Amino acid sequence: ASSAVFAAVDFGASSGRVMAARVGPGTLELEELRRFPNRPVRVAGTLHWDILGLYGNVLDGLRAAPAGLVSVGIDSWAVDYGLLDERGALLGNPVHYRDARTDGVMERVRAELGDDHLYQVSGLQFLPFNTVYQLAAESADVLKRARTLLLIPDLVGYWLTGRVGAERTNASTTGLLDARGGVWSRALLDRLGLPAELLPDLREPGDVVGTLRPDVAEETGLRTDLPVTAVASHDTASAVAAVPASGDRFGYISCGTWSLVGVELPAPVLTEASRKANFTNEGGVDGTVRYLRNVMGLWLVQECLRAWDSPDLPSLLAEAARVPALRSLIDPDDPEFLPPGGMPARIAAHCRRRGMPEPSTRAEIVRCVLDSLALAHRAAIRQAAELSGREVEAVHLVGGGSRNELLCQLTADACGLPVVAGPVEATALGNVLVQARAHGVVGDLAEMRALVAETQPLRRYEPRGDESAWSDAAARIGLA
Ligand code: ADP
Ligand code: LRH
Repeated sequence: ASSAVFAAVDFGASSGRVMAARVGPGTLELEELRRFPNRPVRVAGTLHWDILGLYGNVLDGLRAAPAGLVSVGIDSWAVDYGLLDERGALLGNPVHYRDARTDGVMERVRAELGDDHLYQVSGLQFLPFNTVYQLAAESADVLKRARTLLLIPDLVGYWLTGRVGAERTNASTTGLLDARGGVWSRALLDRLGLPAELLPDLREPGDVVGTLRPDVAEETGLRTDLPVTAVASHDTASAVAAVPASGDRFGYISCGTWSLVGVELPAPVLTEASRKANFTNEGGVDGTVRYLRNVMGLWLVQECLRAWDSPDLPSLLAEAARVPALRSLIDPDDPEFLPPGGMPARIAAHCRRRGMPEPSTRAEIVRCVLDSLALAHRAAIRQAAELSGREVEAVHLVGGGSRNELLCQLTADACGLPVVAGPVEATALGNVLVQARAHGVVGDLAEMRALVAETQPLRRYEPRGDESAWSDAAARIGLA
């Protein structure tokens, strides 16, 4: 078999990108066609996606695609959506999950429906921004006019092809999909007073969404019969598909704006212990379960950099490496860190409240965040293994965070396990590999992962030093 070219559209929180990849036996080469900011915009007090600006960038990126493109796939972060009216027009700009409209809503829905019921149905961790709570925060007027809900990659796929649908891995993050039955939960929709017709039919990663609309083909210079292929459209599901592991004794950290930390399983874990530890059962490719917990991730660093007018990250990390370890610690998953703005001051206040020494220099603040993230990685890897019974022999750390050598080493030290770092663009690679498989260019998931391991630069970090320093520190911030 020869190689073929696929395009990946990936909306990350730190940037959006359109990538092209050549995929074939022994070949997996990624080329960046376009990278653009993905900056939410606050309008009249509400934080929105700049969805048309992003779509324009997608069209520009596709226009730059190399000849012979076989298909396009789209992924994005989870939970966010657009609503279409009866004519298929978008009802307002999608709202960003970090907007305050969901404040207090999750608590209300949980009190009404019960944690046990919600978890037994969806198997989803309780995060205030899950689609189910965002819908509960929508105005009655908007919901009355809405006919179709499309998650962001499905919305962009609709604009490119005119076809609606709900890709399964991303649908699994809404809180409305039945984790065992694999269908939209009629019972939950009824209890929430939402019409079942709002949610379109499910599609699987690898299904063809449709071919380009003629106007899109004309605008991008691509052929009208070019297929858009559904990928694992939840960015984390794509990233996990591209983890360069062999066998099943591995943990993973998809490390970018968030750290998504867990293991891959054949079936969900819906026990009470799992619910109390707030572990999620999200859908992966081939019916796998991504059993994981959200850790606040490099968002904490991104927001500090924004507050400091964007100093150079690599030099700041070099300075942070020289700051003494485990002095100031935060619980990175405190919900107070979710919204944007004023991050350095919030970190200092958090330390003060918890009787920790306050970090004062930029390097001290970054070190405090990275030590704390390493501790949270450790807690989540250990709990994932314990709650699922899956043995973890090594941790794969993928995404932009794999470029952060200090964080990789600290994570290895804290977990007491080797960390294999890379690839950086795991999400885009998982996106194109699912397309390549659908179009007959690669084999099963194991073969996809072997191709990543064979072709992408990876770096291994062995755990160093005394593990007890990490268990003491974990106890100090109340992490397992
Ligand atoms: P997302 O998909 O959420 O946008 P990425 O996987 O692209 O996130 O990761 C972005 C993160 O990668 C940045 O927030 C930054 O912390 C980290 N990163 C990017 N470049 C570097 C670098 N040169 N050195 C260290 N870390 C980096
Ligand atoms: C990572 C991610 C994560 C979700 C969050 C909203 O980009 O998709 O898996 O929990 O964003």
